[in-house]
Amino acid sequence: MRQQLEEIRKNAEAALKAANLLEELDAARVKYLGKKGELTAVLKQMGSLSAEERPIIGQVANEVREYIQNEIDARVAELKAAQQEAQLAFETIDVTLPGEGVEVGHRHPLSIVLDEVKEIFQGMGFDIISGPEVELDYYNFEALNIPKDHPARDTQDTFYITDNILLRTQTSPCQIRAMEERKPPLRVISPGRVYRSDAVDATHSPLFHQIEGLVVDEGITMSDLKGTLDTLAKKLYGPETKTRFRPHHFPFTEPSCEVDVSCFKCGGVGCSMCKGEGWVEILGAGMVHPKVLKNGGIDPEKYSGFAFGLGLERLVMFRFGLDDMRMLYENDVRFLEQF
Ligand code: 2U9
Repeated sequence: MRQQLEEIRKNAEAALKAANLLEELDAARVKYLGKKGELTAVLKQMGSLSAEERPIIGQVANEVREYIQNEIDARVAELKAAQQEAQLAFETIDVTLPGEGVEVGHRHPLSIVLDEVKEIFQGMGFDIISGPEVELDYYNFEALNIPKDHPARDTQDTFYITDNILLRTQTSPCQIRAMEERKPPLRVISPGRVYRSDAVDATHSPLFHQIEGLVVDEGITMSDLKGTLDTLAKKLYGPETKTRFRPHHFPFTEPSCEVDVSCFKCGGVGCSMCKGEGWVEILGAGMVHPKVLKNGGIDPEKYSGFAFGLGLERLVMFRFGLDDMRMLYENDVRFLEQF
C-alpha cells in the first residue's frame, strides 16, 4: 500500500509539472484528491491493514495528500502570476506615443456672421424673432403691399404649396406678425431661411438666408434709419467705414433706399471687390409704408417706422472673400474646416 501511495505521489508530481492550464490542475486535483480519486481509493482499503500498520500508512497517506495539495497550490499561484504578467504586458501603455487629436466641431461661416449681426442688433436693443417658413400668401405678400400683379408673386419666382400657402420669400411675415402681436415701441430683427425659385449659380440659390429688421415707435424718422444702419456698417467693417443711401423702390417702404458701404477691401479707392466703384451694396431699407403699418394693426397717423433687409450669404462672401456661394451649402469639410 505504501508503494501504491508512492506511485500516486510520483504520477501526480509528473502530471502537475506538465500542466499548463488552470483547468488541467483542477482535473489533477479531482483525479488524485477527489472523493472518487486515487488517494481516496487507497484509503478505503485501510480497513484491511493491521492495527500497527494503519497509523503508519495513514501518516504516509496524509503526507502524500499534503504534498499533492501543496504542489497544486504552488502551480496554481505560478500560472495565475504568469497569466497576470501576460495580461499586463498586453495592456502596456506607451505614454511616449503621440496622442490622438480630438476633432472639435465649429461654427459654419453663415453662423459666424449671423451671430455677429445678432450681437450688434442686440446691443442696440433689438429682439430676435422667428416665424414659419411655410407661410400664408397674405403675410408674405398681401400685408406687405405687394400687389397681385407683382413679378415676385409669379409661380416662376415663388414656391407655392397651394394657391394661398407658399415657402416664404422674405422674413418680413415675421414682422407683420410681431406688429399684430406686440404694441410699439417695436425693435426686432428676423433672421432665417427664405426660398425663391432661382436656378443655382455662384450668386443664386433657391434657399438662402435673410436678416430683416423693423423699428416702430412715435417719431421714428429717416435719421433713425441712417444712424442704425451706419452703426451696423461700422461695427461690421470698422469705424472708418462710410455709408451711402441711394433712392430705390420697395412696395413695403416709402421712401426706400439701397445702402452702400465704403469698400472694406480698398477703403473706397476702387478695387476688384467694389468693381472700381469704391462702394459695395449691402442693404435695402426704407420707412415702413403707412398701408403696411395699418395691416399690422398700427395707426400710421400716430406711429412711424423703418425697416431693412440684407442677404446673409452676400455678407459672408464679403467677409471671407468667397466668390461662389455654393461652397456654403456643399458641406465639404476641406472648405468648412478653414473657418
Ligand atoms: C415690414 C415692413 C418692411 C424689409 C426690407 C429690404 C428693404 C431689402 C433685400 C435685401 C437683400 C432682400 O435678401 S434680399 O434679396 N431686402 O432690400 N427689406 S426693406 O422691409 C420690411 C419688412 C417688414 C413689416
